[in-house]
Amino acid sequence: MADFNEKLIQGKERLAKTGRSGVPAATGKDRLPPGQHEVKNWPVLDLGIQPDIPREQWSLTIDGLVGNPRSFTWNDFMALPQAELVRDFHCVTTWSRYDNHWVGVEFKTICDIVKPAPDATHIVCASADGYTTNLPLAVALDDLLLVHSWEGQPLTREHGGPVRGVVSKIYAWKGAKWINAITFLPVDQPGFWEVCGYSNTADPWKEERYS
Ligand SMILES: Nc1nc2c(c(=O)[nH]1)N[C@H]1C(S)=C(S)[C@@H](COP(=O)(O)O)O[C@H]1N2
Ligand SMILES: [Mo]
Repeated sequence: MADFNEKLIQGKERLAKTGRSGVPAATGKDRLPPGQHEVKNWPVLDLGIQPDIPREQWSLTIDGLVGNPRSFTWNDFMALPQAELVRDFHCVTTWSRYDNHWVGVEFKTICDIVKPAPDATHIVCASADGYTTNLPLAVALDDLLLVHSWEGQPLTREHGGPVRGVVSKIYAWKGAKWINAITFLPVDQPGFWEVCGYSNTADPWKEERYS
């Protein structure tokens, strides 16, 4: 029994040190981008509208420069391969929230299905509240996850449920809440905040807050 407990503790310590990925989590200042502070809660930011979208009415339309344009219903979306990822979240208003447990579909999974045309270089994500945000295709392939669950619970309406985008390597405004469309483009087309003076590239490690 003592031996068993010892093994359990060792396992837990290993997990605490490495996280799920097996890669040691950065700690302290290495983990916190400049000018940010850590929060334990999860603040809500929006444009004053929180669309109420029942799952059975939600859909995600993929259009623009793709070989196989598609619209996914909730059931279609849930039938796709699901990823469970633990990621930090950095808001440009200076708060960061560590170790968010997301469940959803990786953008690259969507790409495999819709088959981007060779001249597609950027995407624009659009939302039910009229919000848009743009990303280079390469960044989206690396970092964009379309999530429906947070900390083991369905994503709430205030946080963009039923499905939203999340990114972890760039500021969180690049993750569209209440996402309903992704358009593939041959050019970069700045979104809502990018037009309103936020940085186009949004790298928190370089403090790319404003343009
Ligand atoms: N549709 C939509 N998505 C959005 C926004 C928004 O106003 N509308 N705000 C963005 C900003 S500025 C941030 S910081 C995050 C906030 O997500 P949260 O409210 O879940 O913390 O969502 C981003 N995605
Ligand atoms: Mo934000």
